[in-house]
Amino acid sequence: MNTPLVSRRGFLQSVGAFGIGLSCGWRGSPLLRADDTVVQPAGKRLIVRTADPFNAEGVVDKLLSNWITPLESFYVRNHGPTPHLVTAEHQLSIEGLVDRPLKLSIAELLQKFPKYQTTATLTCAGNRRNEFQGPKIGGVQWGTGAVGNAQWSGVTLAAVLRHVGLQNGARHVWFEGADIIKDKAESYPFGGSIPLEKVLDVDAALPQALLATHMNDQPLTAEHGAPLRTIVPGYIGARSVKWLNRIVVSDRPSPNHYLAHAYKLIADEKLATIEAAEPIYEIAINSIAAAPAADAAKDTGDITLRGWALPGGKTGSTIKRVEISTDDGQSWKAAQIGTPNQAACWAFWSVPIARGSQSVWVRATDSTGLTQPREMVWNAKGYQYNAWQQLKLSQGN
Ligand SMILES: Nc1nc2c(c(=O)[nH]1)N[C@H]1C(S)=C(S)[C@@H](COP(=O)(O)O)O[C@H]1N2
Ligand SMILES: [Mo]
Repeated sequence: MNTPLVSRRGFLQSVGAFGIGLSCGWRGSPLLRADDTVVQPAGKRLIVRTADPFNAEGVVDKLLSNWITPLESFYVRNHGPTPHLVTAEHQLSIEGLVDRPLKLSIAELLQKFPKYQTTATLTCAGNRRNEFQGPKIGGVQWGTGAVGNAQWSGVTLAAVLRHVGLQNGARHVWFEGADIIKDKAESYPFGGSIPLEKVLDVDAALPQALLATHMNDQPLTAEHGAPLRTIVPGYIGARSVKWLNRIVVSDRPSPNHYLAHAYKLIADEKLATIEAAEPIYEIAINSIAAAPAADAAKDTGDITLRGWALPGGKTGSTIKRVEISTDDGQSWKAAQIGTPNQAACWAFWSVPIARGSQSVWVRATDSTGLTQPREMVWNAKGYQYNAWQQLKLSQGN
């Protein structure tokens, strides 16, 4: 596991870089290429959506085979080139409205603060973008696989902030990554912020905002943010900043593009519209089903349909029920949850359906009462698609 990536301005290329064999993952031996703009992560089995920057999603069947997503199936969402940072040289700076600004190495961070591990599902706000009806939306054309569940370990952000001391007026915590995104006119690091309230919501039973160094008990790989990233359970993936090198405590939200402009639900892309809209923080409740295996037709009796359901991002929210309908939403049947069902994590479900069903709808409801809409209101950036999913079943099922 975790074979080191080629960290020199490299030449190791996978066929994925050329967009070949998209739906069957990466096959074949690495190719040599003079151009060094993309260094593919080793061992990934993903559907590549864009090679540069690298954006790739998990395959639904694979995702449903483990409640904890193995690294090889875990999606990657990059806005710029993947930095290849040296752990021993990395520094995290903590500044702003704090009593004692601090610079810490990774070793110091892990020595100074208690270790903390939590399980949380990460999902991109753009997951399911390709299901939007209406005007074509730009951006990565995600299917349903920009989601994964991992065990994250490191230290809690709350412990670090308590250590540096919060000053009056502190309301938001800004994060900045080491990747530089080149826009038309300017270059800036990826960043964002979360409300301090979220960080200090420290009921021990609930997953907390984390400065993570490990994913599934392995050091973070380069593409997932090595050597340090934030993990904000319940919030959209964009708030979990990779390659973290700077934290600023402030009285206001971050001015970084990815908080102040991107990741908002907007009807059009006029500057006034963008500026008036609130940043997205919490994950939308969602659920999807996998198509039954092709050979399900050979079995007798019912077919088992299965999928995942993800609660909305409100603190402590869990999946309350998952239902399926084979009569276009007139009647619903409850599915069984077959995995842990805990805050900030997806739950896997299954339900028998009659052979011969033509189409099935899936919807979930969480413990805060949030449920999925039948239809999704279009938004200009294609975020948070969470309408009931319709699966057309092939003949023979
Ligand atoms: N520094 C940095 N952090 C980042 C991003 C990025 O491009 N740069 N992408 C964000 C987005 S939009 C998502 S959905 C998650 C994806 O995390 P993953 O690639 O580990 O799955 O990382 C977030 N953190
Ligand atoms: Mo994302």
